[in-house]
Amino acid sequence: MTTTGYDTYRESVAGRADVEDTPELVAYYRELERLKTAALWTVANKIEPWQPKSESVPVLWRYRELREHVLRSVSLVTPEKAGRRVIYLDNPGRRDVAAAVGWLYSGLQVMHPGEAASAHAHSTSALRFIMEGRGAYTIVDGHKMTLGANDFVLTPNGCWHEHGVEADGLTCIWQDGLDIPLVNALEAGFFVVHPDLHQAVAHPVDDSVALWGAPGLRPQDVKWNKPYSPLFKYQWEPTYEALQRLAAASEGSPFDGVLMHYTNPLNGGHVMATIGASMQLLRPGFESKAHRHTGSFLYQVAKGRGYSIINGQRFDWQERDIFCVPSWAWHEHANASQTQDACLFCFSDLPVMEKLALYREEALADNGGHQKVLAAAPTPQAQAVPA
Ligand code: 1HN
Repeated sequence: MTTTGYDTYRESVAGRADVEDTPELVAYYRELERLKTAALWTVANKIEPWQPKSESVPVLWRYRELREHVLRSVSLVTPEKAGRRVIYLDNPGRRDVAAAVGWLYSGLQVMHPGEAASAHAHSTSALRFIMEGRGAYTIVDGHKMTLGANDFVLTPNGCWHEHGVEADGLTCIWQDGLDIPLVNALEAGFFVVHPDLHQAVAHPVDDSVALWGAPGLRPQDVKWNKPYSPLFKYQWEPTYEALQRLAAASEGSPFDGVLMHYTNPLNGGHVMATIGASMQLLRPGFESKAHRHTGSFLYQVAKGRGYSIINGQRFDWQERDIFCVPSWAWHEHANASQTQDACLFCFSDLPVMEKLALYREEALADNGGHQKVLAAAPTPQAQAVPA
């Protein structure tokens, strides 16, 4: 890693605000306040931290504790009344903006067979990652897609979208991910309900995969100039196969194991302007080294079991659990099985960090590249519900 100004002058005391209150200064501050102004030196150290200090806390949401509560919402509210029947992930450090981590929102949505949620569009971008059930579908700008477990689907900003579960399916639960807190922070949120409540299916089912889902191939004479991927659905089976092939051909990263980003097939870039996503495979027994980087990351365990150490706290996870890594938090992941792969789905605000030139990464140098574990992390759920 190259040395930058940040490293050279890190945490020197000189040059930082250090003004003590005197009666004269306090009176002066009051006068400034009346003019809707303030003295920078009273806030400079707070608004210009030495390094990112996330308000988000690392959290593990255990699916075996959440699932029954998500299912209970089915008997309590209808999708018609609720708009979307969702239990959202409420990071204790980010309650004020309803974020799961950083500027990302996430929730678990449940639908029974035969139910349908009406169409709407918004300036926030969204994704879904399917957790369980059978017969789920989503319609994005007239493109209907069938959804199975571990499929990843986009509803980019501005697109009409609606979801449902076919009458002969099984109750479905999926994870929604949106950039709502970011878009609200930027004061750019718009929301419209479809005038007919539902949109017409205007293309063959799963046509997005037929057009854009063939690896290394693109259709002749099909134009696409939208700022998001034309491929709306990324199915689990080809994703897992690609990871296994990569694992056979490459060592992978010491920090992330074998990781592949979901990409826009036209340019290899992130799937949407504000949200990126990846799937990573941790080989049996793999223990990553620790690093930290800017950006907020929300993981769902797509396969297997293991643990992650986040800022010195150990979180043991299994299939369908969700956990977050806040910006600039040290983290490392391990597969606890000696025989089975573990796979982690992840979405993040990495496209934003990269586009704004704010991405920064650092490896942990001490202790052989591993954190000292300070505590096994309790979750509020774990404390309330004996295992
Ligand atoms: C939304 O559009 C969905 O389409 C789910 O399923 C959750 C949370 C806030 C705003 C829009 C969906 C949402 C949402």
